[in-house]
Amino acid sequence: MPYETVITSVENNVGLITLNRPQALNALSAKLSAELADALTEFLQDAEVRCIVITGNEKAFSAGADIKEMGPRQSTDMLDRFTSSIWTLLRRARKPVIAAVSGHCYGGGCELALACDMIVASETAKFGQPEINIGIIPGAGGTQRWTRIVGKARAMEIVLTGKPISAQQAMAWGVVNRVAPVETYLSEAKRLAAEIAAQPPVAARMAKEAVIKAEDLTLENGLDFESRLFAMLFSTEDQKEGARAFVEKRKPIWKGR
Ligand code: DAK
Repeated sequence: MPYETVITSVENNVGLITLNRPQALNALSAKLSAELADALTEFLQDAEVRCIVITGNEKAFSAGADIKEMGPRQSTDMLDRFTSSIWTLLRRARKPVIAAVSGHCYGGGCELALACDMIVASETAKFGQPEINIGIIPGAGGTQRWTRIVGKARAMEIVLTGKPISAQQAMAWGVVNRVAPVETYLSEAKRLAAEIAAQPPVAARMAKEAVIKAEDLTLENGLDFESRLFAMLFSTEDQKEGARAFVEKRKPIWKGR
């Protein structure tokens, strides 16, 4: 499907979505948000796609919501936007999603990266929540996700000062999985995605689901949830194939069932 503000492609079972509004530093306009949601939906439904990468360009992953569009909106408009599908789609996505981030990654753009499962950053990436500078606060998960990832004190500083942190700082705080030179961060992200896409799909889906649940459940309930998913995998052909291939000293051939 042709889009105007995102570009999509599929290679090695990895679906790549590139945000493409470079003139506005990939600000999340209504159009871009809608097209990103459509592209995500398409990839989530496409059996060939087993892992998704969302990226921008070297200068900007995304500078956040489009302030020019958002400025005149009223409270009720914004309330309706909470159900806006990119955020819901990412929260419920059963396939792993990786953000490949370079340059500015602010506001809603930063929340988009944090809503992904992993982040590969370039050395020039900067992560921040500057909403306070324009009289608002993060509205798409920033206060909640930063606090869970880096703890209360650091999250407070991020959302109260509006000042960004560097890729290196993000690495030290456990926000990103790896930092690579600007020339290679995207290929690095694609390589990680291809590695994950080559894993048995049902097990990969359950692994993601179990880790996501760990953020919400008590340890007792989480362990219970994990053991059920674990047991369920013994009804898949891929589990039998995995064990057989190990014994026969060959590479397994996954069927995704
Ligand atoms: N919106 C609209 N246009 C933007 C933009 C943005 N966020 N960021 C940059 N641009 C545009 C600039 O206006 C400029 O366009 P022209 O003036 O040339 O037409 C062009 O991109 C280049 O930007 P600059 O000239 O400013 O470039 P610099 O390198 O000097 O500065 C910068 C880069 C990233 C430091 C600066 O552009 C900046 O501060 N941008 C704003 C960053 C920001 O405050 N972001 C947070 C926005 S609030 C929600 C969902 C999402 C959200 C909330 C709720 N729900 C689902 C309810 C999210 C809210 C936000 O993100």
